[in-house]
Amino acid sequence: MKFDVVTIFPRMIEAGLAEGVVGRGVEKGIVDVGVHDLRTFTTDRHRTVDDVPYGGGPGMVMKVEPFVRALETIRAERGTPDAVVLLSPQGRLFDQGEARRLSGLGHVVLLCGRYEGIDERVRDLVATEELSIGDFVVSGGETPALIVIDAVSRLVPGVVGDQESVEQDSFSQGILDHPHYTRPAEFEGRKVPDVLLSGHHAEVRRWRMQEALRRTSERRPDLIERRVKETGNERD
Ligand code: 4FV
Repeated sequence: MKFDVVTIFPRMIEAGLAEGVVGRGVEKGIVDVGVHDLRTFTTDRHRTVDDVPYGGGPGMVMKVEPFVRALETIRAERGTPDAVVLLSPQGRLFDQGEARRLSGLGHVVLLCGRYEGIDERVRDLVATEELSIGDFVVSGGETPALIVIDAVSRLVPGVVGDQESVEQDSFSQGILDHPHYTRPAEFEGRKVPDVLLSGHHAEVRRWRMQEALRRTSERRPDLIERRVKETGNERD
């Protein structure tokens, strides 16, 4: 899986890729992440990437030209990407389904914004799609980009040691995960459920599905409705 990230804070991305599962995926060469400093693609001696908004108003807007040049260079050096994703609150909501879709692509470019926003012509001329990590505002697209790289990389075979654990992840079946316990069997008077100590694998599986469905219906009934709709459609 190949990613290219365009950002004015390349060290934020490098730091976010240095540890853990994704870090190992990069070390193993399964995940290949190119990080590109947007200022490299400016032409003025102040390496300007932003400017005042037409029509007035607070803050600054990111200029279109550096993003266009960045993509030209990425295409020339890394090949034509399968998707160019702009991270912004105006995008389609990123979820496990989107992560699965992107993990099926070979090469994804991620565009990170800062300031008030990005010149609209980046959407028209550079991005092929727009994704949001949620209905809240963060100070830049770098953290959203790292979230996308992490969620997608986990779905690439070989990145997560035990593929089974990926299949059992929350949302992999569209519902929340079941409770997890480990030693000690009792802590401050709180016991681990007996079924988990029973060794009866079928009963353990049944308890875990029951708990996952109970939690989901209590905390995220919207996921149950979506699952019913999806499986309903499957049956038709
Ligand atoms: C965001 C989100 C997000 C908006 C202005 C960066 C900020 C600033 N990106 N999902 N939510 N971006 O809040 O993706 O440039």
